[in-house]
Amino acid sequence: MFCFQCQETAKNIGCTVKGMCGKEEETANLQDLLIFNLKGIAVLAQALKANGKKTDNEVGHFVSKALFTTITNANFDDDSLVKWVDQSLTCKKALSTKLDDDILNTLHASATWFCDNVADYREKAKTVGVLATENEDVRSLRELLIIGIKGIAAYADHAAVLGVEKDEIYDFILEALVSTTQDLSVDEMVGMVMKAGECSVTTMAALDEANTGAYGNPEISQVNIGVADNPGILISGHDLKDMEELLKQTRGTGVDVYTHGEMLPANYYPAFKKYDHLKGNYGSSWWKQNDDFETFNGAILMTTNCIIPIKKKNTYQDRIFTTGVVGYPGLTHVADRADGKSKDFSAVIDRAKKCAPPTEIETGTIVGGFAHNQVMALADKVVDAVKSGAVKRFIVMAGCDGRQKGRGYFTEVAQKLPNDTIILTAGCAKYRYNKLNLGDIGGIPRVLDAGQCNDSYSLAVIALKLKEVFELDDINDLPISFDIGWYEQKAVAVLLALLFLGVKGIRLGPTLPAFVSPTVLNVLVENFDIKPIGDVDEDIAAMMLGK
Ligand code: SF4
Ligand code: SF3
Repeated sequence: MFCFQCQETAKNIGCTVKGMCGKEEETANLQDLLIFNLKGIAVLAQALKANGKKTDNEVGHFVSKALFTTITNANFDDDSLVKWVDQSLTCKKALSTKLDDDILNTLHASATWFCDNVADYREKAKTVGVLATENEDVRSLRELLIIGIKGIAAYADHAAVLGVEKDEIYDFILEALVSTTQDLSVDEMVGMVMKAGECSVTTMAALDEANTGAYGNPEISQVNIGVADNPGILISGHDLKDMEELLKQTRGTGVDVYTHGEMLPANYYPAFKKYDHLKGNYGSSWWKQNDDFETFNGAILMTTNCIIPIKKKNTYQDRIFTTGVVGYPGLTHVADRADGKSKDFSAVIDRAKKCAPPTEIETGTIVGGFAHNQVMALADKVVDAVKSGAVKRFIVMAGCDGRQKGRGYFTEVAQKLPNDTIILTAGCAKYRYNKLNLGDIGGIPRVLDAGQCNDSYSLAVIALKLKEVFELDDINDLPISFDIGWYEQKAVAVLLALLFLGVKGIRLGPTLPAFVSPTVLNVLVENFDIKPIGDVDEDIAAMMLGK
Protein backbone atom coordinates (compact mmCIF):
# COMPACT_ATOMS: atom_id res chain seq x y z
CA MET A 1 0.00 0.00 0.00
CA PHE A 2 0.96 3.60 -0.39
CA CYS A 3 -1.39 6.27 0.89
CA PHE A 4 -0.51 9.89 1.56
CA GLN A 5 -3.88 11.56 1.30
CA CYS A 6 -4.23 12.89 4.83
CA GLN A 7 -2.26 15.07 7.19
CA GLU A 8 -1.33 12.25 9.54
CA THR A 9 0.40 10.15 6.92
CA ALA A 10 3.43 8.24 8.23
CA LYS A 11 6.55 10.43 8.58
CA ASN A 12 4.74 12.98 6.43
CA ILE A 13 5.75 10.82 3.45
CA GLY A 14 3.19 8.02 3.11
CA CYS A 15 1.66 5.07 4.93
CA THR A 16 3.16 1.87 3.55
CA VAL A 17 2.47 -0.91 6.03
CA LYS A 18 -0.73 0.12 7.76
CA GLY A 19 -2.38 3.52 7.88
CA MET A 20 -1.80 5.79 10.83
CA CYS A 21 -5.61 6.04 10.65
CA GLY A 22 -5.83 2.27 11.15
CA LYS A 23 -6.50 1.43 7.50
CA GLU A 24 -5.13 -2.02 6.61
CA GLU A 25 -3.07 -2.69 3.49
CA GLU A 26 -5.87 -4.73 1.93
CA THR A 27 -8.35 -1.89 2.44
CA ALA A 28 -5.98 0.70 0.98
CA ASN A 29 -5.36 -1.50 -2.06
CA LEU A 30 -9.07 -2.02 -2.66
CA GLN A 31 -9.56 1.73 -2.52
CA ASP A 32 -6.80 2.15 -5.12
CA LEU A 33 -8.52 -0.39 -7.34
CA LEU A 34 -11.81 1.43 -6.93
CA ILE A 35 -10.20 4.74 -7.96
CA PHE A 36 -8.66 2.98 -10.99
CA ASN A 37 -12.12 1.80 -12.04
CA LEU A 38 -13.62 5.23 -11.48
CA LYS A 39 -11.00 6.59 -13.87
CA GLY A 40 -12.14 3.92 -16.31
CA ILE A 41 -15.78 4.98 -15.93
CA ALA A 42 -14.74 8.59 -16.57
CA VAL A 43 -12.75 7.61 -19.67
CA LEU A 44 -15.72 5.65 -21.02
CA ALA A 45 -18.12 8.51 -20.26
CA GLN A 46 -15.85 10.89 -22.13
CA ALA A 47 -15.63 8.54 -25.13
CA LEU A 48 -19.41 8.28 -25.18
CA LYS A 49 -19.73 12.05 -25.04
CA ALA A 50 -17.27 12.41 -27.91
CA ASN A 51 -19.56 10.11 -29.86
CA GLY A 52 -22.67 12.12 -29.08
CA LYS A 53 -23.94 9.87 -26.29
CA LYS A 54 -23.96 11.75 -23.01
CA THR A 55 -24.15 9.65 -19.84
CA ASP A 56 -26.81 10.51 -17.28
CA ASN A 57 -26.42 11.97 -13.80
CA GLU A 58 -26.52 8.54 -12.22
CA VAL A 59 -22.98 7.87 -13.44
CA GLY A 60 -21.74 11.14 -11.96
CA HIS A 61 -23.49 10.46 -8.70
CA PHE A 62 -22.16 6.91 -8.49
CA VAL A 63 -18.61 8.12 -9.10
CA SER A 64 -19.03 10.84 -6.45
CA LYS A 65 -20.30 8.40 -3.85
CA ALA A 66 -17.51 5.95 -4.65
CA LEU A 67 -14.87 8.68 -4.32
CA PHE A 68 -16.47 9.70 -1.03
CA THR A 69 -16.12 6.20 0.36
CA THR A 70 -12.34 6.36 -0.12
CA ILE A 71 -12.00 9.50 1.99
CA THR A 72 -9.99 9.21 5.22
CA ASN A 73 -11.88 7.61 8.12
CA ALA A 74 -14.97 6.72 6.11
CA ASN A 75 -14.77 3.07 5.14
CA PHE A 76 -12.60 0.42 6.79
CA ASP A 77 -14.74 -2.48 5.60
CA ASP A 78 -13.19 -4.65 2.86
CA ASP A 79 -16.46 -6.47 2.09
CA SER A 80 -18.12 -3.16 1.40
CA LEU A 81 -15.19 -2.00 -0.75
CA VAL A 82 -15.30 -5.21 -2.79
CA LYS A 83 -18.95 -4.41 -3.48
CA TRP A 84 -17.98 -0.91 -4.58
CA VAL A 85 -15.41 -2.38 -6.97
CA ASP A 86 -18.02 -4.86 -8.27
CA GLN A 87 -20.43 -2.03 -8.92
CA SER A 88 -17.77 0.05 -10.65
CA LEU A 89 -17.05 -2.89 -12.97
CA THR A 90 -20.76 -3.28 -13.68
CA CYS A 91 -20.97 0.42 -14.50
CA LYS A 92 -17.96 0.13 -16.83
CA LYS A 93 -19.50 -2.87 -18.55
CA ALA A 94 -22.76 -1.01 -19.12
CA LEU A 95 -20.94 1.99 -20.60
CA SER A 96 -18.57 -0.01 -22.77
CA THR A 97 -21.37 -1.97 -24.44
CA LYS A 98 -22.47 1.33 -25.97
CA LEU A 99 -19.11 1.78 -27.69
CA ASP A 100 -17.66 0.01 -30.71
CA ASP A 101 -14.60 -2.16 -30.30
CA ASP A 102 -12.44 0.06 -32.50
CA ILE A 103 -13.06 2.91 -30.05
CA LEU A 104 -12.68 0.74 -26.95
CA ASN A 105 -9.31 -0.48 -28.19
CA THR A 106 -7.91 3.05 -28.09
CA LEU A 107 -8.93 3.78 -24.49
CA HIS A 108 -6.84 3.86 -21.32
CA ALA A 109 -6.36 0.55 -19.55
CA SER A 110 -8.58 1.65 -16.66
CA ALA A 111 -11.53 1.59 -19.06
CA THR A 112 -10.91 -1.82 -20.50
CA TRP A 113 -9.83 -3.83 -17.46
CA PHE A 114 -12.46 -6.31 -16.38
CA CYS A 115 -12.33 -9.08 -13.83
CA ASP A 116 -14.94 -11.44 -12.45
CA ASN A 117 -12.80 -13.09 -9.84
CA VAL A 118 -12.54 -11.21 -6.56
CA ALA A 119 -9.36 -13.10 -5.72
CA ASP A 120 -7.71 -11.36 -8.69
CA TYR A 121 -8.69 -7.90 -7.43
CA ARG A 122 -5.85 -8.06 -4.96
CA GLU A 123 -3.11 -8.57 -7.55
CA LYS A 124 -4.44 -5.89 -9.84
CA ALA A 125 -4.83 -3.46 -6.93
CA LYS A 126 -1.13 -3.63 -6.23
CA THR A 127 -0.29 -2.31 -9.69
CA VAL A 128 -2.62 0.68 -9.93
CA GLY A 129 -1.92 2.69 -6.78
CA VAL A 130 -0.45 6.13 -6.35
CA LEU A 131 3.13 4.96 -7.04
CA ALA A 132 2.15 3.68 -10.49
CA THR A 133 2.92 7.24 -11.60
CA GLU A 134 6.70 7.35 -11.41
CA ASN A 135 7.49 11.01 -11.91
CA GLU A 136 7.20 12.70 -8.53
CA ASP A 137 5.77 15.99 -9.82
CA VAL A 138 3.27 14.39 -12.15
CA ARG A 139 2.20 12.13 -9.29
CA SER A 140 1.91 15.12 -6.99
CA LEU A 141 -0.30 17.10 -9.36
CA ARG A 142 -2.47 14.11 -10.26
CA GLU A 143 -2.98 13.20 -6.62
CA LEU A 144 -3.59 16.79 -5.55
CA LEU A 145 -6.38 16.78 -8.12
CA ILE A 146 -7.80 13.40 -7.07
CA ILE A 147 -7.63 14.32 -3.39
CA GLY A 148 -9.38 17.62 -4.15
CA ILE A 149 -12.16 15.93 -6.09
CA LYS A 150 -12.66 13.43 -3.27
CA GLY A 151 -13.64 16.39 -1.09
CA ILE A 152 -15.77 17.86 -3.87
CA ALA A 153 -17.44 14.49 -4.42
CA ALA A 154 -18.33 14.22 -0.75
CA TYR A 155 -20.04 17.62 -0.83
CA ALA A 156 -21.71 16.81 -4.15
CA ASP A 157 -23.13 13.64 -2.62
CA HIS A 158 -24.55 15.53 0.37
CA ALA A 159 -26.20 18.01 -1.99
CA ALA A 160 -27.56 15.19 -4.15
CA VAL A 161 -29.10 13.48 -1.11
CA LEU A 162 -31.09 16.68 -0.64
CA GLY A 163 -32.07 16.81 -4.30
CA VAL A 164 -29.57 19.38 -5.59
CA GLU A 165 -27.42 18.06 -8.44
CA LYS A 166 -25.46 20.05 -10.99
CA ASP A 167 -24.25 18.62 -14.27
CA GLU A 168 -21.20 20.84 -14.23
CA ILE A 169 -19.98 19.27 -10.96
CA TYR A 170 -20.28 15.70 -12.18
CA ASP A 171 -18.81 16.69 -15.55
CA PHE A 172 -15.79 18.19 -13.84
CA ILE A 173 -15.26 15.20 -11.56
CA LEU A 174 -15.22 12.94 -14.63
CA GLU A 175 -12.99 15.35 -16.58
CA ALA A 176 -10.56 15.48 -13.68
CA LEU A 177 -10.39 11.69 -13.43
CA VAL A 178 -9.77 11.40 -17.17
CA SER A 179 -6.99 13.97 -16.97
CA THR A 180 -5.08 11.75 -14.55
CA THR A 181 -4.88 9.07 -17.25
CA GLN A 182 -3.33 11.46 -19.77
CA ASP A 183 0.15 12.81 -20.31
CA LEU A 184 -0.39 16.48 -19.65
CA SER A 185 2.10 19.30 -19.25
CA VAL A 186 2.70 20.75 -15.79
CA ASP A 187 0.79 23.88 -16.79
CA GLU A 188 -2.17 21.84 -17.94
CA MET A 189 -2.19 19.86 -14.71
CA VAL A 190 -1.95 23.02 -12.61
CA GLY A 191 -4.84 24.36 -14.71
CA MET A 192 -6.93 21.30 -13.74
CA VAL A 193 -6.12 21.86 -10.07
CA MET A 194 -7.33 25.46 -10.35
CA LYS A 195 -10.49 24.26 -12.08
CA ALA A 196 -10.99 21.95 -9.12
CA GLY A 197 -10.93 25.06 -6.92
CA GLU A 198 -13.63 26.62 -9.06
CA CYS A 199 -15.69 23.42 -8.96
CA SER A 200 -15.23 23.28 -5.20
CA VAL A 201 -16.80 26.74 -4.88
CA THR A 202 -19.69 25.64 -7.12
CA THR A 203 -20.19 22.48 -5.09
CA MET A 204 -20.08 24.15 -1.70
CA ALA A 205 -22.57 26.72 -3.00
CA ALA A 206 -24.81 23.87 -4.21
CA LEU A 207 -24.61 22.21 -0.81
CA ASP A 208 -25.34 25.50 0.91
CA GLU A 209 -28.39 25.86 -1.32
CA ALA A 210 -29.43 22.29 -0.50
CA ASN A 211 -28.93 22.61 3.27
CA THR A 212 -30.53 26.02 3.69
CA GLY A 213 -33.31 25.15 1.23
CA ALA A 214 -34.21 22.09 3.27
CA TYR A 215 -33.52 23.26 6.81
CA GLY A 216 -33.44 27.07 6.77
CA ASN A 217 -30.58 29.44 7.40
CA PRO A 218 -28.41 28.70 10.45
CA GLU A 219 -29.13 31.10 13.31
CA ILE A 220 -27.11 32.28 16.30
CA SER A 221 -27.53 29.48 18.80
CA GLN A 222 -26.40 28.59 22.27
CA VAL A 223 -25.74 24.86 22.13
CA ASN A 224 -25.94 22.91 25.36
CA ILE A 225 -22.93 20.70 26.04
CA GLY A 226 -24.33 19.07 29.16
CA VAL A 227 -26.72 16.11 29.28
CA ALA A 228 -30.33 15.27 30.13
CA ASP A 229 -31.74 12.22 31.91
CA ASN A 230 -32.96 10.06 29.02
CA PRO A 231 -30.91 7.53 27.10
CA GLY A 232 -29.59 9.02 23.89
CA ILE A 233 -28.34 8.60 20.35
CA LEU A 234 -25.15 10.40 19.40
CA ILE A 235 -25.10 11.30 15.71
CA SER A 236 -21.83 12.17 14.02
CA GLY A 237 -20.62 13.05 10.52
CA HIS A 238 -21.96 15.59 8.06
CA ASP A 239 -25.22 14.16 6.69
CA LEU A 240 -28.13 16.46 7.56
CA LYS A 241 -30.75 14.28 5.87
CA ASP A 242 -29.84 11.47 8.27
CA MET A 243 -30.16 13.99 11.08
CA GLU A 244 -33.64 14.98 9.94
CA GLU A 245 -34.88 11.41 9.65
CA LEU A 246 -33.36 10.39 12.98
CA LEU A 247 -35.02 13.33 14.75
CA LYS A 248 -38.38 12.44 13.23
CA GLN A 249 -38.09 8.79 14.13
CA THR A 250 -36.96 9.41 17.72
CA ARG A 251 -39.71 11.92 18.51
CA GLY A 252 -41.85 10.65 21.39
CA THR A 253 -39.72 7.55 21.99
CA GLY A 254 -38.06 8.76 25.18
CA VAL A 255 -34.69 8.73 23.41
CA ASP A 256 -32.79 12.02 23.16
CA VAL A 257 -30.48 13.00 20.32
CA TYR A 258 -27.06 14.62 20.69
CA THR A 259 -24.58 15.69 18.04
CA HIS A 260 -20.89 14.79 17.93
CA GLY A 261 -17.99 16.24 15.96
CA GLU A 262 -19.03 17.71 12.63
CA MET A 263 -22.75 17.27 13.36
CA LEU A 264 -22.61 20.08 15.95
CA PRO A 265 -23.80 22.70 13.40
CA ALA A 266 -27.10 20.81 13.00
CA ASN A 267 -28.03 22.57 16.25
CA TYR A 268 -27.95 25.90 14.38
CA TYR A 269 -30.68 25.04 11.83
CA PRO A 270 -34.25 26.24 12.49
CA ALA A 271 -35.71 22.99 11.19
CA PHE A 272 -33.80 20.98 13.81
CA LYS A 273 -34.10 23.44 16.69
CA LYS A 274 -37.83 22.74 16.87
CA TYR A 275 -37.18 19.23 18.18
CA ASP A 276 -37.08 19.37 21.98
CA HIS A 277 -35.33 16.05 22.19
CA LEU A 278 -32.30 17.40 20.30
CA LYS A 279 -30.41 18.12 23.47
CA GLY A 280 -27.17 19.61 22.18
CA ASN A 281 -23.62 18.51 21.48
CA TYR A 282 -21.72 15.84 23.38
CA GLY A 283 -17.94 15.62 23.47
CA SER A 284 -15.39 16.90 21.07
CA SER A 285 -13.97 16.26 17.62
CA TRP A 286 -13.56 12.96 15.79
CA TRP A 287 -10.27 11.77 17.23
CA LYS A 288 -11.60 11.86 20.79
CA GLN A 289 -14.43 9.48 19.92
CA ASN A 290 -13.00 6.46 21.73
CA ASP A 291 -13.42 8.35 25.02
CA ASP A 292 -16.60 10.23 24.12
CA PHE A 293 -18.40 7.11 22.91
CA GLU A 294 -17.54 5.26 26.12
CA THR A 295 -19.04 7.87 28.41
CA PHE A 296 -21.98 8.60 26.15
CA ASN A 297 -23.35 5.17 27.09
CA GLY A 298 -26.01 5.24 24.36
CA ALA A 299 -26.30 4.36 20.68
CA ILE A 300 -24.04 6.06 18.14
CA LEU A 301 -24.73 6.73 14.46
CA MET A 302 -21.84 7.51 12.09
CA THR A 303 -23.23 9.19 8.98
CA THR A 304 -19.90 10.05 7.28
CA ASN A 305 -16.24 10.39 8.15
CA CYS A 306 -14.64 10.46 10.67
CA ILE A 307 -15.02 7.00 12.21
CA ILE A 308 -11.86 5.70 13.85
CA PRO A 309 -10.85 2.16 14.78
CA ILE A 310 -12.54 0.79 17.84
CA LYS A 311 -10.12 -0.12 20.59
CA LYS A 312 -9.99 -3.81 21.61
CA LYS A 313 -11.13 -2.90 25.08
CA ASN A 314 -14.35 -0.96 24.61
CA THR A 315 -17.97 -0.95 25.67
CA TYR A 316 -19.53 0.56 22.56
CA GLN A 317 -18.90 -1.86 19.69
CA ASP A 318 -22.44 -3.24 19.93
CA ARG A 319 -24.05 0.19 20.13
CA ILE A 320 -22.36 1.96 17.21
CA PHE A 321 -23.98 1.90 13.76
CA THR A 322 -22.77 3.03 10.35
CA THR A 323 -24.76 4.34 7.39
CA GLY A 324 -24.17 5.88 3.96
CA VAL A 325 -20.61 5.54 2.70
CA VAL A 326 -19.31 4.67 6.17
CA GLY A 327 -18.17 1.11 6.73
CA TYR A 328 -16.46 -0.72 9.57
CA PRO A 329 -16.13 -4.48 9.86
CA GLY A 330 -18.51 -6.09 12.32
CA LEU A 331 -20.75 -3.05 12.86
CA THR A 332 -24.43 -2.91 11.93
CA HIS A 333 -24.99 -0.83 8.80
CA VAL A 334 -28.25 1.07 8.33
CA ALA A 335 -29.26 0.57 4.70
CA ASP A 336 -29.71 3.37 2.17
CA ARG A 337 -33.07 4.87 1.34
CA ALA A 338 -35.10 2.84 -1.12
CA ASP A 339 -38.12 3.78 -3.21
CA GLY A 340 -38.17 7.33 -1.92
CA LYS A 341 -38.66 6.15 1.68
CA SER A 342 -36.70 7.28 4.74
CA LYS A 343 -33.86 5.25 6.19
CA ASP A 344 -35.01 2.95 8.95
CA PHE A 345 -33.23 3.86 12.18
CA SER A 346 -35.37 1.59 14.38
CA ALA A 347 -32.42 -0.69 15.24
CA VAL A 348 -30.46 2.33 16.48
CA ILE A 349 -33.43 3.56 18.50
CA ASP A 350 -34.13 0.12 20.00
CA ARG A 351 -30.50 -0.19 21.01
CA ALA A 352 -30.55 3.27 22.60
CA LYS A 353 -33.60 2.41 24.67
CA LYS A 354 -31.63 -0.32 26.42
CA CYS A 355 -28.79 2.06 27.32
CA ALA A 356 -28.03 4.21 30.32
CA PRO A 357 -28.27 7.99 29.90
CA PRO A 358 -25.04 9.79 28.95
CA THR A 359 -22.50 10.56 31.64
CA GLU A 360 -22.00 14.29 31.99
CA ILE A 361 -18.47 15.27 30.98
CA GLU A 362 -18.94 19.03 30.83
CA THR A 363 -21.63 21.64 31.27
CA GLY A 364 -22.47 24.98 29.70
CA THR A 365 -23.02 26.10 26.15
CA ILE A 366 -21.12 26.95 23.01
CA VAL A 367 -22.29 29.54 20.55
CA GLY A 368 -22.49 29.11 16.79
CA GLY A 369 -24.63 29.60 13.72
CA PHE A 370 -22.72 32.35 11.97
CA ALA A 371 -23.20 31.23 8.40
CA HIS A 372 -23.43 33.93 5.73
CA ASN A 373 -27.09 34.79 6.19
CA GLN A 374 -26.74 35.36 9.93
CA VAL A 375 -23.55 37.38 9.55
CA MET A 376 -25.17 39.49 6.85
CA ALA A 377 -28.01 40.21 9.26
CA LEU A 378 -25.32 41.62 11.55
CA ALA A 379 -23.45 43.27 8.68
CA ASP A 380 -23.98 46.86 9.87
CA LYS A 381 -22.67 46.00 13.31
CA VAL A 382 -19.67 44.18 11.85
CA VAL A 383 -18.83 46.95 9.38
CA ASP A 384 -19.16 49.61 12.10
CA ALA A 385 -16.89 47.60 14.37
CA VAL A 386 -14.25 47.46 11.65
CA LYS A 387 -14.62 51.14 10.74
CA SER A 388 -14.40 52.25 14.37
CA GLY A 389 -11.32 50.10 14.90
CA ALA A 390 -13.06 47.94 17.53
CA VAL A 391 -12.31 44.96 15.26
CA LYS A 392 -8.80 45.12 13.83
CA ARG A 393 -8.64 41.82 12.07
CA PHE A 394 -10.45 38.61 11.21
CA ILE A 395 -8.50 35.36 11.37
CA VAL A 396 -9.98 32.45 9.45
CA MET A 397 -9.06 29.32 11.40
CA ALA A 398 -11.31 26.86 9.60
CA GLY A 399 -10.55 23.28 8.62
CA CYS A 400 -10.01 20.08 10.52
CA ASP A 401 -8.88 18.91 13.91
CA GLY A 402 -6.59 15.94 14.37
CA ARG A 403 -4.48 14.01 16.81
CA GLN A 404 -1.09 15.61 16.31
CA LYS A 405 0.36 17.58 19.19
CA GLY A 406 1.33 20.38 16.78
CA ARG A 407 -2.35 21.31 16.58
CA GLY A 408 -2.00 22.87 20.02
CA TYR A 409 -0.72 25.77 17.89
CA PHE A 410 -4.29 26.66 16.95
CA THR A 411 -5.42 26.74 20.59
CA GLU A 412 -2.47 28.95 21.45
CA VAL A 413 -3.13 31.31 18.54
CA ALA A 414 -6.77 31.61 19.63
CA GLN A 415 -5.70 32.37 23.19
CA LYS A 416 -2.99 34.84 22.27
CA LEU A 417 -4.69 36.77 19.47
CA PRO A 418 -5.31 40.39 20.52
CA ASN A 419 -8.78 41.04 21.94
CA ASP A 420 -9.71 43.19 18.96
CA THR A 421 -9.62 40.23 16.57
CA ILE A 422 -12.38 37.85 15.53
CA ILE A 423 -11.87 34.21 14.61
CA LEU A 424 -13.97 32.93 11.71
CA THR A 425 -14.26 29.17 11.74
CA ALA A 426 -15.91 26.16 10.11
CA GLY A 427 -15.20 22.44 10.23
CA CYS A 428 -13.99 20.46 13.21
CA ALA A 429 -10.89 22.69 13.63
CA LYS A 430 -13.01 24.76 16.04
CA TYR A 431 -12.80 22.17 18.80
CA ARG A 432 -9.29 23.41 19.50
CA TYR A 433 -10.70 26.71 20.84
CA ASN A 434 -14.50 26.83 20.85
CA LYS A 435 -14.83 26.24 24.57
CA LEU A 436 -12.29 28.88 25.62
CA ASN A 437 -14.74 31.70 26.31
CA LEU A 438 -12.86 34.30 24.32
CA GLY A 439 -15.52 36.94 24.93
CA ASP A 440 -17.12 39.32 22.47
CA ILE A 441 -16.58 42.68 20.83
CA GLY A 442 -19.64 44.89 21.31
CA GLY A 443 -21.88 41.84 21.29
CA ILE A 444 -20.12 40.09 18.38
CA PRO A 445 -18.61 36.84 19.72
CA ARG A 446 -14.87 36.53 19.11
CA VAL A 447 -15.31 33.06 17.62
CA LEU A 448 -17.85 33.00 14.81
CA ASP A 449 -18.63 29.42 13.81
CA ALA A 450 -20.20 29.16 10.37
CA GLY A 451 -20.77 25.40 10.61
CA GLN A 452 -19.34 22.29 8.99
CA CYS A 453 -16.21 22.29 6.82
CA ASN A 454 -18.36 22.83 3.70
CA ASP A 455 -19.71 25.99 5.37
CA SER A 456 -16.29 27.49 4.71
CA TYR A 457 -18.28 28.61 1.69
CA SER A 458 -20.04 31.00 4.08
CA LEU A 459 -16.70 32.42 5.14
CA ALA A 460 -15.87 33.09 1.48
CA VAL A 461 -19.27 34.73 0.94
CA ILE A 462 -18.70 36.92 4.01
CA ALA A 463 -15.22 37.91 2.78
CA LEU A 464 -16.54 38.76 -0.68
CA LYS A 465 -19.35 40.82 0.86
CA LEU A 466 -16.89 42.74 3.04
CA LYS A 467 -14.77 43.38 -0.05
CA GLU A 468 -17.82 44.91 -1.69
CA VAL A 469 -18.80 46.98 1.37
CA PHE A 470 -15.29 48.37 1.74
CA GLU A 471 -15.08 48.92 -2.03
CA LEU A 472 -11.87 46.99 -2.43
CA ASP A 473 -10.61 45.46 -5.67
CA ASP A 474 -8.70 42.63 -4.06
CA ILE A 475 -9.88 40.21 -1.40
CA ASN A 476 -6.34 40.29 -0.02
CA ASP A 477 -6.73 43.97 0.93
CA LEU A 478 -9.30 43.03 3.55
CA PRO A 479 -8.21 42.80 7.19
CA ILE A 480 -8.46 38.99 7.02
CA SER A 481 -5.73 36.39 7.54
CA PHE A 482 -6.05 32.67 6.88
CA ASP A 483 -4.56 30.20 9.37
CA ILE A 484 -5.95 26.86 8.31
CA GLY A 485 -5.71 23.43 9.93
CA TRP A 486 -6.20 20.56 7.54
CA TYR A 487 -6.56 16.82 7.93
CA GLU A 488 -8.53 15.10 5.21
CA GLN A 489 -9.56 15.58 1.61
CA LYS A 490 -12.51 17.90 2.16
CA ALA A 491 -10.12 20.42 3.64
CA VAL A 492 -8.08 20.15 0.45
CA ALA A 493 -11.19 20.94 -1.58
CA VAL A 494 -11.80 23.98 0.65
CA LEU A 495 -8.19 25.07 0.26
CA LEU A 496 -8.40 24.84 -3.54
CA ALA A 497 -11.61 26.89 -3.40
CA LEU A 498 -9.82 29.63 -1.46
CA LEU A 499 -6.97 29.63 -3.97
CA PHE A 500 -9.43 29.88 -6.82
CA LEU A 501 -11.05 32.89 -5.10
CA GLY A 502 -7.65 34.57 -5.12
CA VAL A 503 -6.81 34.31 -1.42
CA LYS A 504 -3.07 34.68 -0.89
CA GLY A 505 -0.75 34.14 2.05
CA ILE A 506 -2.64 31.22 3.63
CA ARG A 507 -0.86 29.59 6.57
CA LEU A 508 -1.39 25.85 6.60
CA GLY A 509 -0.70 23.38 9.35
CA PRO A 510 0.17 21.47 11.33
CA THR A 511 2.27 20.20 8.39
CA LEU A 512 2.22 20.79 4.66
CA PRO A 513 0.69 17.96 2.60
CA ALA A 514 2.99 15.04 1.83
CA PHE A 515 1.42 14.79 -1.63
CA VAL A 516 2.80 18.17 -2.59
CA SER A 517 6.24 17.65 -4.14
CA PRO A 518 8.93 20.35 -3.75
CA THR A 519 8.31 21.54 -7.33
CA VAL A 520 4.55 21.76 -6.84
CA LEU A 521 5.08 23.50 -3.51
CA ASN A 522 7.17 26.10 -5.34
CA VAL A 523 4.28 26.72 -7.71
CA LEU A 524 1.93 27.20 -4.74
CA VAL A 525 4.38 29.49 -2.95
CA GLU A 526 5.12 31.58 -6.02
CA ASN A 527 1.51 32.00 -7.06
CA PHE A 528 -0.27 32.03 -3.72
CA ASP A 529 2.34 32.68 -1.05
CA ILE A 530 1.22 29.56 0.86
CA LYS A 531 3.27 29.01 3.99
CA PRO A 532 3.49 26.52 6.82
CA ILE A 533 2.41 27.58 10.30
CA GLY A 534 5.37 28.55 12.48
CA ASP A 535 5.95 30.08 15.88
CA VAL A 536 2.68 31.25 17.46
CA ASP A 537 3.87 34.72 18.49
CA GLU A 538 5.66 35.38 15.23
CA ASP A 539 2.66 34.21 13.20
CA ILE A 540 0.28 36.41 15.17
CA ALA A 541 2.56 39.42 14.81
CA ALA A 542 2.83 38.81 11.05
CA MET A 543 -0.91 38.28 10.63
CA MET A 544 -1.67 41.51 12.49
CA LEU A 545 0.52 43.26 9.91
CA GLY A 546 -1.39 41.57 7.11
CA LYS A 547 1.50 39.27 6.27
FE1 SF4 B 1 -2.21 7.06 6.09
FE2 SF4 B 1 -3.96 9.07 6.06
FE3 SF4 B 1 -3.94 7.26 4.11
FE4 SF4 B 1 -4.81 6.62 6.57
S1 SF4 B 1 -5.74 8.06 5.11
S2 SF4 B 1 -3.48 5.38 5.26
S3 SF4 B 1 -3.34 7.82 7.82
S4 SF4 B 1 -2.32 8.73 4.59
FE1 SF3 C 1 -13.49 16.95 10.50
FE2 SF3 C 1 -13.11 14.40 9.85
FE3 SF3 C 1 -12.08 17.40 8.40
FE4 SF3 C 1 -15.52 18.19 8.03
S1 SF3 C 1 -14.85 15.24 10.71
S2 SF3 C 1 -13.74 18.61 8.96
S3 SF3 C 1 -11.63 15.94 9.88
